[in-house]
Amino acid sequence: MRIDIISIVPQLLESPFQHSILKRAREKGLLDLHVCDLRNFGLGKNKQVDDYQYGGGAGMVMMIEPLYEAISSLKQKRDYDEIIYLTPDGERLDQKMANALSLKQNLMLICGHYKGIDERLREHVVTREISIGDYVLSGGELAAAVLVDALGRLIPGVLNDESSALSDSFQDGMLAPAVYTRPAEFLGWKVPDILLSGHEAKIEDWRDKNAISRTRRKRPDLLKE
Ligand code: 6GU
Repeated sequence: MRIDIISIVPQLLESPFQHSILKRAREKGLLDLHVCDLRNFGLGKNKQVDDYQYGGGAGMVMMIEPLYEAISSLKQKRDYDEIIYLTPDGERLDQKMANALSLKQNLMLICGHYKGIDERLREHVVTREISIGDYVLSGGELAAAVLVDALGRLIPGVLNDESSALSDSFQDGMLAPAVYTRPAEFLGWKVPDILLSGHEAKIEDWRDKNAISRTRRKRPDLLKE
């Protein structure tokens, strides 16, 4: 999968993809990530990318021309499955959406700033609008990083143990069960006996029940769905 991210703060997108699973995904050639600095498409000698909003009011708006030029230059080189605008008023990201997007070939992500981007881009160019939750971030970069992380780890071949993504929380509409590692007892706090029993069927059963009870306790809304 190739992902192009258009941003006015490319520095914000450096570290998140240079470690751990995403680093390995890139090294394996499964995730090809590129950050496009919108400033390169800015207007005039100041490389302007934002302007006052028509109708007045506080806050700048990201201009249509630099973004249109940046998007067009990328579109000339390949076809994009989706041109995604990260915005708090978009469709809320969830595991189902991440699963679907992880199967795409080429994605373009647009990070907004200030009051957002000129509405005409949303009407005519953007194909999808995604939010990562009901709160406002100061820019779309951290949201883009969250999205790339959520779907990058789902790209076939990225996780060593393929089954481990399947047992994640939310993958079956439920939270994942509790996990433990050595020692079997610490300060008198014990690991459930069943997990030490070696009895696979019983362990499976314990995990199912644990997942259901913790979902009921922490996220009853998931069970209603
Ligand atoms: Cl995608 N962008 C911004 N700026 N804030 C957000 C968001 C996105 N998702 C939740 N809050």
